[in-house]
Amino acid sequence: MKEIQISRAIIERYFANLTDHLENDVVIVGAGPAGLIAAYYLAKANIKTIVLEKKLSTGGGTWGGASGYNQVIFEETDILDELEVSCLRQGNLYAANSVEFAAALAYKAAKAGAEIFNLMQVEDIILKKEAVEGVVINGTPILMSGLHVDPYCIAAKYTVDATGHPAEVVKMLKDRKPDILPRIREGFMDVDSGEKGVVEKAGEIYPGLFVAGMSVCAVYNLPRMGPIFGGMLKSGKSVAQQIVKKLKK
Ligand code: 48F
Repeated sequence: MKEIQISRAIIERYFANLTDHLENDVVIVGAGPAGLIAAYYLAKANIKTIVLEKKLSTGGGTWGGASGYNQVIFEETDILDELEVSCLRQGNLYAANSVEFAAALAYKAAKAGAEIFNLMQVEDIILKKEAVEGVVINGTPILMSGLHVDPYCIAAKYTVDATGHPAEVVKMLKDRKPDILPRIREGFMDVDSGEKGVVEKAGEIYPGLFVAGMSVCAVYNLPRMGPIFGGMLKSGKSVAQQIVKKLKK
């Protein structure tokens, strides 16, 4: 029966992929620009990488540009060129269509070999011997419905918090270890220092746990910067490079 063939193909393929990714080199939480570009560079370096996104669509805060005007702004084009995203010069900045940008990020990360799962929400971390060793997850529909259903786990040598402004994974750690960091909250808008800090401070904040993208700003109280995205890309790329270096040691 064709109907059952279709159902079997979906179920077998999905659970084969999931089983294959119960243990990973890297788990990236959040499929926004920082998470997806990190996934792209990690997968390109043959690092086994899984991306977990709680929403139905990947791309995080990219789709709507500013206030729904679907353009995103960059100061440089090198990573955009690598993603094959077109952009137009606007003075000393570059503007790209946010829909093309969001689609390219997911496409390039998946094509490079990162396994992206949507509708999966990270609700906790696995912490053993003072190092983060993976995450505890549940299906978004289950959590949205408030059902009392136990989660399951994904292991990884390194976990990346790419959850954006709320820095959700770091908060899970701070919740039980309140002394490790000051208050998690990004600062007032300031494009120049925000774009600089989000790249410079991207890295390992606790053994096994990295931050990339806006979660860097939340953790270090750095400024937010609105719909300019070069910093997100460089931040994710930097974290990927740092992890590749550690894994190849
Ligand atoms: O918010 P998001 O796009 O973070 P980002 O990559 O980029 C920030 C920019 O979009 C923009 C900006 C530019 O200057 O300020 O805001 O740092 O993507 C974060 C993704 O993480 C998902 C969330 O749905 C979004 O797609 N996410 C958040 N919490 C969880 C999660 C969670 N607990 N489990 C899984 N996914």
